[in-house]
Amino acid sequence: MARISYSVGRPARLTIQLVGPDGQTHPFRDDLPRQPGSYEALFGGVIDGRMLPDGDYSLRVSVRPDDGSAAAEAQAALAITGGDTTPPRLEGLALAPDSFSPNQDGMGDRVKLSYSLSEAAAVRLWLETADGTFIQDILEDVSSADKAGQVGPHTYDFDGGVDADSPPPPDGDYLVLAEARDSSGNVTRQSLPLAIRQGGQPRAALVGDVDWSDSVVSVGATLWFTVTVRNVGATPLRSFGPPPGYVYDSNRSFNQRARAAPGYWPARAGPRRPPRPRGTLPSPTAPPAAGFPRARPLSCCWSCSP
Ligand SMILES: [Ca+2]
Repeated sequence: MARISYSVGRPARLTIQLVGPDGQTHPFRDDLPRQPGSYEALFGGVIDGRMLPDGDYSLRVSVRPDDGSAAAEAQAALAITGGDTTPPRLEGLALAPDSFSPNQDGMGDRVKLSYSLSEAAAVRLWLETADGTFIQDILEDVSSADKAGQVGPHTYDFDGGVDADSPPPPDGDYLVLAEARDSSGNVTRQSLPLAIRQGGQPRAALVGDVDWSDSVVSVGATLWFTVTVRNVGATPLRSFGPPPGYVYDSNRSFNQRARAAPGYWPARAGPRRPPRPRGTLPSPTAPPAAGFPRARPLSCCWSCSP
C-alpha cells in the first residue's frame, strides 16, 4: 500500500493520476474539491476495480486553485510489483426462474441464484431497478456453503422479503447485481434481469360467522360448516387441500388428504349458505343447496370471486 501525502494551500480541485510505462493515464482522483489542509491517500494499486499491471509508473498530483491562479503539479515515481491482477470470477452465475410472483400462494414464489466462486472474495448480491436504484440485498442461503465468500458453489433463495412479512418490491423489471471483491481489490460485477409479477402480501379475512350445521353431532353423523373468506389484499390468494364439500371421517385428516391428492383447489367467496333445518344434512355428493355456489373449475382462485 502506497501512502500519498500532500497539502493544499488554498481551495482547489485535485487530480491524482498514474501514468504507466506505456504512457496510458489512470485516474486515481479526478478533479475533487479540496479545502486548505493536509491530506493522505492510500493507494493499493487498484483503479476502477482492477489491479494495474506490474511496472514503473509516474504518480502525478495536480491542483487547480478555485481563484483562477496558476495550477501546480508534483510528480513521484511509483513501482508496482507482484500485484494480483486476477479478478475473482462468479462462474456460472444463474437465476431461475427469471420472473416470479412473491406472494406466498405456493406458485412461483421464489428465485434460486447460484454461482461458483473462483477464489476467496467478498461477495454481495442485490436487487436494483433498471436505472440503478438500490432496492434490497439478497442474502446467501447459509446451508449452501460452510462460509460466505469461500471458493466453490454458492446458492441463494430469494423470496422478495415476503416470508419475513415485508412487502415485496413493486411489480416490475429489475436487475440482480452480483459483485465479488478479492483481498487485493479486484472487482467483478455481473447482472441478470429479474421480473416481479403479481407480488404482494397475502391478506385474507373471514366474513361473518362460521355457519355450523348443528351444535350437537350424534355418533356416525356428519357435521357441516361453511366459512366465507374474502381476499382483502392486493395479490391473488390460492387455497389448497380438498375441494369444497369434501367429507372427512375420523380416519382422515387435512394433512393426509393433502398428501394423497396434492394440488391446489378452488374456493369461492360468495353469498352465505341459507340456514338448513336440522336433520336434513345433504349427501356429500348431492347438488349444492339453492343459493349456495358450486365450486368453480380448478383454474379459479379466491381473488377471482366477485
Ligand atoms: Ca406466487
